[in-house]
Amino acid sequence: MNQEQQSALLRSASRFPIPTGAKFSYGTSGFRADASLLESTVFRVGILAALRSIQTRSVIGLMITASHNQVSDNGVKLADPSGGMLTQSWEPFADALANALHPHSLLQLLVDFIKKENIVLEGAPVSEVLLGRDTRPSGETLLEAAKQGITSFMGTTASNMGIVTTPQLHWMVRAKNKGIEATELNYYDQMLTSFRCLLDYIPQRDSTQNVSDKLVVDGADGVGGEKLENLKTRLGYLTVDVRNCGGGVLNEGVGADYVQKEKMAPRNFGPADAGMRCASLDGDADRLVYFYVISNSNKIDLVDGDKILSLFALFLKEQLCILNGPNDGKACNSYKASLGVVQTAYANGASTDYLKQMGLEVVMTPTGVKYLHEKAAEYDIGIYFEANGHGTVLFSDAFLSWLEIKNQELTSTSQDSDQHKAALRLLAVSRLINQAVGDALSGLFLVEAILKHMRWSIHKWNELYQDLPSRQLKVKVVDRTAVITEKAETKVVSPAGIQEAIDAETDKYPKGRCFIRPSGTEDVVRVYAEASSQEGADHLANSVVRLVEQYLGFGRS
Ligand code: NG1
Ligand code: ZN
Repeated sequence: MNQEQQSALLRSASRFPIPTGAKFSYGTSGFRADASLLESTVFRVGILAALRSIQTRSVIGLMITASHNQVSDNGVKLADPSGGMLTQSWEPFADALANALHPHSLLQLLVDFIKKENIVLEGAPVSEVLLGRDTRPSGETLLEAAKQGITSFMGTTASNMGIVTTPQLHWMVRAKNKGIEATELNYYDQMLTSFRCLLDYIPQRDSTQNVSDKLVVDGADGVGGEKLENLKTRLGYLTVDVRNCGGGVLNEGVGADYVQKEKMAPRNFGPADAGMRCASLDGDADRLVYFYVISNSNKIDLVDGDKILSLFALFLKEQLCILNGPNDGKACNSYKASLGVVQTAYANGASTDYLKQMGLEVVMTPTGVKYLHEKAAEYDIGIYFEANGHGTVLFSDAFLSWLEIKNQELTSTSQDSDQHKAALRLLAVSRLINQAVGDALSGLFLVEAILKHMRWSIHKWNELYQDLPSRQLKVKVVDRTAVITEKAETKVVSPAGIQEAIDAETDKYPKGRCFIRPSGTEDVVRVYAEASSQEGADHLANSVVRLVEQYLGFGRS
């Protein structure tokens, strides 16, 4: 690194001192903290983004959001050239950068890392970082800090995409690196064109069972609701009533996280909506759950990420079967596409059983989409979802190339055949659903198209299987990092003895299942319990909370 560059970095770093006593960690989904603590971290992530762009010679994304967390929090994470999460191998360096106490120690870290990674700064082509933020008021100042970090590497451009959903920014990064036009309008065009294509190929059946054309959406008072509101005139048959569109406090009594965890109707929903098909997005629109309000109450029946996954799996499996014809893949010219689903330990046990009964391969990974995404990418069609509604469907390049050729062949030999329609549907799904990251908007349009295709009401969809009762609690402890887990977070290896105690407690409940893990986004240990009755699940979760307090020291939240 030349002298001029070093001085530029030292100058800008001295304007962003780290808050006294703060400790930052690139967790499940980037850095998160109270927004007032984050300026130095976002500045440093700007530096990291520039360096990653120089190293990969590609466009990188930097998103400022704390997703479903309270409005006073904020966060920052990077999107890699593929549009996916920052490679895990850079996370320790991200931690070190965020915690370097002085500009000189920051510079030394950079010099050492650049050397270790063989990053060539001089003569590198122009690098670029796309910036986005959610609607949090603190986002504006933090975005400026990010720009300062990015541009303190000479020759790196910071392009501000403005207020966007997290998945929109990831999509833009992916598109730009593929040489595709990557504006917000391009994003909508691709999504809505493929949505209409799926509708065009809905089988014409005689049926009295018609799906309601109305959907009510809870926008979490965040960015997703606003974006959806602007699309309303382009949705054809589908009438969307968007509520919580920015007038109230972000994520407060609203949003996918609230709906999923509390199993209550969000603000501005109530008994008058009983039976309606409703969906809820989280604050940055990368999570989606559906629900319907139970008559005369504010309680809901939740249709969570596991059920969205099951719906997608069912539809895609059906299309693959039609495409392969009666010989199920043995016919000449067919392609035996691998279809796999990826879940975490938070997936309801009933969903995993259902998917296995469908004959699907189900794999478990630790929490965090970076793990699920990586695993799903191993299949021709990989579907991943967290129970909280974050997920997507990935298509392999090899399968898509084959599908394009097959489609051309069928266009000339058997247009309008069921096989041809199945090929067109699969291609449409691959364009509709975000290939970079879980996306509530594109997920919502895929759900809507499939329900219409199946002629299913939300109730019928919910009956695919019955969830086992579950309870999720969080415990504040002295040091959550003292909890070390293995086996996709289902077993605790440290502190010693706690797993045996959890097992002994779990054994008392029919269909009991319970695990604990440290959160990667909040200073808590999470407890998840499942049992054959709600009382059982509640009781088990509460007993395990007490065990956690006993083994790790107090402070319940
Ligand atoms: P943590 O705080 O690590 O449990 C939460 C979610 C994750 C993921 C991240 C990122 C649960 C139990 N955990 O992570 O699934 O969505 O936030 O936002 O919902
Ligand atoms: Zn989110």
